[in-house]
Amino acid sequence: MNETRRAILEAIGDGPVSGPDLAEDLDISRAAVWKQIDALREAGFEIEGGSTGYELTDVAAYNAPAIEYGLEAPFSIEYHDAIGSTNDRARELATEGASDVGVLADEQTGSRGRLKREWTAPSGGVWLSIVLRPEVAPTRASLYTLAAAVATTRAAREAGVDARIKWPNDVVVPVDNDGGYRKLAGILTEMEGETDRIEWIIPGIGVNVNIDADDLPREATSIRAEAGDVDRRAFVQRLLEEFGRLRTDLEAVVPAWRELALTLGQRVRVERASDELIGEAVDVTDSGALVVETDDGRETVSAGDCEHLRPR
Ligand code: BT5
Repeated sequence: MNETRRAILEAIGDGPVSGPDLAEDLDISRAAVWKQIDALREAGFEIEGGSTGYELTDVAAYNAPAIEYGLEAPFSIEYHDAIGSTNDRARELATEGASDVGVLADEQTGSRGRLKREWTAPSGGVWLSIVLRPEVAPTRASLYTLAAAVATTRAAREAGVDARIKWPNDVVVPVDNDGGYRKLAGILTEMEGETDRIEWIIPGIGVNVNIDADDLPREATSIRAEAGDVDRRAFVQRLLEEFGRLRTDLEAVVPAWRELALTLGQRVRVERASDELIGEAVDVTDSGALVVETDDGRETVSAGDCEHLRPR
């Protein structure tokens, strides 16, 4: 959002301000004030123009200016009504040198899960890919995925959903006491770098928000199905604010993850590239790897697919 628009919103967010006062405070013409107010209304800001001046009364829109307004995290937003994949667009931006941008879409027509699996992303979800250029070693890269899972889980819990994390990065809602669940959100993190340096990293977060469960795969759920519709603008802001805090405090990520984990204490089957492990998930390491107590002793798995098994 341009600086003049941001300044106008800040001024009229606290009560009515007259056109002439705005013009004087911002050092622009009255016609320019009028033009900017018009553009803001066009973007979905509800601005009343009474005898005492202009006043912002509501932000009902779901688009870049609306999400950036009042966002307490240093990210800019690029919004699309529809796009192939927000991760693909974020990769383009990353290649051009962008940083701290969230690419957001209402609907994706070619979105991806991990390992080229399909991801269903109809209108009403939160499909968000965040371009980051952190100055940390690649060995810590997985902390950004875990941070995205924690931020998403916290935002969903605030929306009234009993969201938990399934290792490594699924946000799920338990359906019984035996580790059964439905998937609410998934995360696909892509990165580029060298052995000792991250060039860019993109956590791509997909959350089923205001979507009917019937429009999702069978094992999936949505915030609508669990707790009713939410204001997606507020949801994205909460998610980005939580994520923004965690990425500057990476030490806090794993403890926060452990607290929200559904997987710890479960009997699991973890499929790795070459084999599979069965045992009890007992912990995660400081880099987010899962520690499994198997019949043959403890094993640590840094990547793989994890399935919760019924207790023996
Ligand atoms: C994931 O993969 O869970 C990562 C999903 C990441 C999606 C985001 S949306 C924004 C960004 N842009 C993209 O193009 N992608 C990212 P994985 O763990 O591989 O899980 C994929 C599996 O989840 C599929 O094989 C289905 O079984 C299931 N699935 C597909 N769509 C789903 C949905 N909307 N909700 C729940 N489960 C789904």
